[in-house]
Amino acid sequence: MSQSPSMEPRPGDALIVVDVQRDFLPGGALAVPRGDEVVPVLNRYLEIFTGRDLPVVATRDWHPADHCSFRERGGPWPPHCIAGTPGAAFADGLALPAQAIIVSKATAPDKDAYSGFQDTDLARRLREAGVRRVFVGGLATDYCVLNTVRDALAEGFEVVLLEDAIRAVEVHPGDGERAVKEMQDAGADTARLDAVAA
Ligand code: VGL
Ligand code: ZN
Repeated sequence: MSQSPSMEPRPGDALIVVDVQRDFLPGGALAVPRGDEVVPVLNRYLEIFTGRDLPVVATRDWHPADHCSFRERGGPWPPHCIAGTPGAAFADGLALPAQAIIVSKATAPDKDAYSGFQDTDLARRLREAGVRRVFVGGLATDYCVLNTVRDALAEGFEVVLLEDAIRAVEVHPGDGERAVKEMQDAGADTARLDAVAA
């Protein structure tokens, strides 16, 4: 077994928890297979970042009831994460700190947004907090994690993809693996708890 190099978070780093919402967990309106498994792992990452006083961001899909991504409007998805409903709430047991920066996205009826950076002030808020590198985990690997990582890189942030804290929708089998490869090819590093907690 090769030893993973240390990826200990340091000043200039932030954690981004992508869309860990009830509707994306088993039993939810747009369930990601085994999506619930990211919660305890993300809680460990949350402990590490908050223990070091590093910024934590939680993005959330926050759609109006008539959102264009919903099937009734010709979109690909069942209605999910409707703003203010129980399904849009963060997953039970996700231990977000009180100071977490909450970023709501895809809030306009006629536009979808898979990235936490799209039409939000996330990049500005990270820069204002002195962030240069973001550690990203959450749901789903092949949609909102992928697009958030792409945009983070395009905005000039370094990215560490938390491989043990992501799960994929897999509309097409292999989508998750392809998304991870694409993020790595675009310049993201990958890490697991053993390296980050080291
Ligand atoms: C997402 C599908 C539709 C996600 C959001 O958070 O990955 N996927 N809306
Ligand atoms: Zn959505």
